[in-house]
Amino acid sequence: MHAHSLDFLDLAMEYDALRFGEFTLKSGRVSPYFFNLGSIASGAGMARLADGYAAALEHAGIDYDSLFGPAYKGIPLVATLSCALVPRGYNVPFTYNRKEAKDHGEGGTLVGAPLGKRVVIVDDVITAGTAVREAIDTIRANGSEVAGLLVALDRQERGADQRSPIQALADDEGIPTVAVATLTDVIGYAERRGLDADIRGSIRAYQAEYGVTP
Ligand code: OMP
Repeated sequence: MHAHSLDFLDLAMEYDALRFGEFTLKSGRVSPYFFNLGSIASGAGMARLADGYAAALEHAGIDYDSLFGPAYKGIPLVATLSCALVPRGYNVPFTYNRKEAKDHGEGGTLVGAPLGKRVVIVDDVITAGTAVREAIDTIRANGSEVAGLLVALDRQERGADQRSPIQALADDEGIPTVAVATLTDVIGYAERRGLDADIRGSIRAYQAEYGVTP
């Protein structure tokens, strides 16, 4: 496990952003664990979260020139990530969107810098890939290329076919995904930090039912 993955999971536990229990996902699946990145809502927590994204992005070595944060959760993520990239030597423009178009003032749905040529999408969690699909369409509709997808957590679940949405994006469209942590990391983390055996068992059972081979 990468150091940035371990740090991120420690942070998620500290802020109660990683929870165990019974959660109905957007996809309708009932999961024994849930990540709510919205719980990391203080300056110190957000700085650590943004640094985790920055470390993962830098480590991936993707060729990109701008960042896009889809509304709503992607907005603070893209803004703080761009700040966290500065001490690493990168000054990257960022853009985000509104859910509804505005017909006065600056107008439109995009806010911030104009989209670059090669854009990295920054989002919270990917499960079935529905949220990400919308962001890809937005970028392409504006004439830019999707250079990659950066998320805090890849749940490594099967999407519409036997593949995860991330595998489908890579195979079908050549879009790489970078995750600060994956379900495999969550399972490794649960062992390493000695989390309750029932929790570990239920996550493994969930992975056996809905997971993909990474
Ligand atoms: P997909 O659109 O199916 O990929 O689901 C991703 C979205 O589900 C995220 O943007 C979240 O809004 C939400 N989600 C979480 O935040 N954390 C989880 O652990 C799981 C989900 C989810 O519903 O799948």
